[in-house]
Amino acid sequence: MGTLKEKFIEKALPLSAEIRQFVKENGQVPLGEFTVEDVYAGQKGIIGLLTETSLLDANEGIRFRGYSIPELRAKLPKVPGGTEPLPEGLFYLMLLGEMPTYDDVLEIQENWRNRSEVPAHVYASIDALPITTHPMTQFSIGIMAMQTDSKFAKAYRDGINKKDYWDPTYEDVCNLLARLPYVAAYIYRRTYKDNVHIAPKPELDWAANFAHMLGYDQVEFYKLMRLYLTIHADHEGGNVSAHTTHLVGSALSDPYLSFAAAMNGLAGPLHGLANQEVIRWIFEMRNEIGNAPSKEQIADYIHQTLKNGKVVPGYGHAVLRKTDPRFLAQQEFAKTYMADDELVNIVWNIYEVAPPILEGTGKIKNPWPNVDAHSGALLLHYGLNEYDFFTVLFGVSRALGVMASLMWDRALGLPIERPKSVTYEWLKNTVEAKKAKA
Ligand code: CMX
Repeated sequence: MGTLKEKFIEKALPLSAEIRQFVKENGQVPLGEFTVEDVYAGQKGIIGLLTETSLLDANEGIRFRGYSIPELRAKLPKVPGGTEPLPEGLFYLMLLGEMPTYDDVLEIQENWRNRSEVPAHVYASIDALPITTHPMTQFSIGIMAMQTDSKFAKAYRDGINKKDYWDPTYEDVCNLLARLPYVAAYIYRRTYKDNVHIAPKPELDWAANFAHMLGYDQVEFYKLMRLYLTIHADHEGGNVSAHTTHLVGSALSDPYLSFAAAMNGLAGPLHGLANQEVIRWIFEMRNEIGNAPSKEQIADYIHQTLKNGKVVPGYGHAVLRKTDPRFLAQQEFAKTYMADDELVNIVWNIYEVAPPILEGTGKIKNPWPNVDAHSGALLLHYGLNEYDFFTVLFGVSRALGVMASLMWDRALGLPIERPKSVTYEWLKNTVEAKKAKA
């Protein structure tokens, strides 16, 4: 008589092999518009979500309200004399579908500045956690602690009419966006800088003030942060963090609850956490091989990673089938400001070496780098080397896209999400019935 755990694996292992064989033999059997294979494929390619803020093309990459990343870099408002777009402007574009003027951006900055005071109990909640708590866990808990302030939750309790849902949602969304950089910077300084915090400079833009509160006041770092917070903001609706926001929000959970859930998804290593994993993987490679691995040594290390049943972080994508334009935008930035950086050059060498190896496996659908392959090296160049923190930066940016989308969910009155699920037994019976009929 085994334990529950032993009994589970005794059942799960053979069933997993049986199901693999079943899908191999019957994958193409249609189930309405979809096939048996689709049920096991994580809903890839199934059109079942409405997201207005951005649209992803497998070969071309992301477009925000029709604008590609290079177009955003050219057309979104910048600080006077600046070179990188202001992410507040991207929020305006995603929310309204119109390119903002610089004055529009200044208005958002002023609005968020006035909302930026984080209630003291939020910091106290974070402080209650062990200092070793992963920054993404601290971030999620900080967001949850802010939920006590939700205008939507209060309005719902007070009996708001459903046609007005958008209004308190807007208040929550703006409060959340205004406060996130403060919470994120607090976590960074608490965890890595002896709890010594830096007063904000409210006169700065959203990204530069965030950089300042983190403790990085180089003008180039401000530029990087504006670019970083722009390009990570949105990737249409089906990625885990965007989809989670929509799914949880569809139960009329307020923006804080929805966004905290999204951040728990972003903290997964196949999604946002990949940005820390890329650097961890490179550091482990350097520990094993030496600081400046040759392309041959990098190739060997990639083979070894695959042989050990691990993923090569920063490579592959569920939708993209070419190099991610967000990778290319960061590479362009690096060529301008840090072309000789040793780590950046390792990232570029991996880019040369990895794709043919990954393609050679015959199973990886996209052998090209995604956004996470490059971002860590840029941060490290400026001394931000605590890579466990990197996903928090991604999260601050992702809020712009998913919160703009949540506004539309509320304004359009989109219904609760409830896809149909089936069992393996159901699939087997359905396939057998179809075969008998044929
Ligand atoms: N290294 C090793 N194996 C990989 C791989 C990689 N970079 N990318 C895909 N594969 C494997 C998959 O694990 C899968 O293996 P099994 O059949 O054994 O399960 C197989 O190749 C087929 O996968 P796929 O259809 O090409 O890719 P998926 O849509 O299933 O997964 C993704 C996409 C991103 C999760 C995957 O490419 C991956 O794990 N990449 C590494 C992690 C990463 O960089 N994630 C960040 C993505 C961007 C983001 O969200 O921030």
